[in-house]
Amino acid sequence: MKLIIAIVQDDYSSRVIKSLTNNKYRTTKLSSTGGFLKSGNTTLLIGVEDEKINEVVKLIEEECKDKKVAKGKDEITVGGANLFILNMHDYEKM
Ligand code: 2BA
Repeated sequence: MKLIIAIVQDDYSSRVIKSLTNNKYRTTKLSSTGGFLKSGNTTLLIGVEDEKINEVVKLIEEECKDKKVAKGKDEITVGGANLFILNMHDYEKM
């Protein structure tokens, strides 16, 4: 089993959660703040079986697009979603 930590632009979080929920994946939504821009984003925790990883990544990808934002005189590209996929030692529910 794996844990996906998905940092998603706020604009896309509802759509991502809806898509995952409709496809029977469970998510936990955390409010978070990007360290660089210091603006809000959404962190999703998604526990998923190894063989479902590709499907979950695809569902997230379908809902998220990158965007360009100004930072001072510079323009930077913020990813629609940044995913960290971790091996999970164990999952238990009481
Ligand atoms: P922020 O830290 O607010 O970063 C927003 C965007 O600013 C980044 O988009 C990137 O394009 C740029 N950026 C970030 N740090 C930079 C730096 N030191 N120098 C120049 N440009 C920089 P993304 O890379 O798509 O990241 C979007 C959000 O995902 C980040 O918001 C942060 O909350 C999270 N994130 C991305 N990579 C991460 C990592 N390696 N570890 C933890 N969180 C990460």
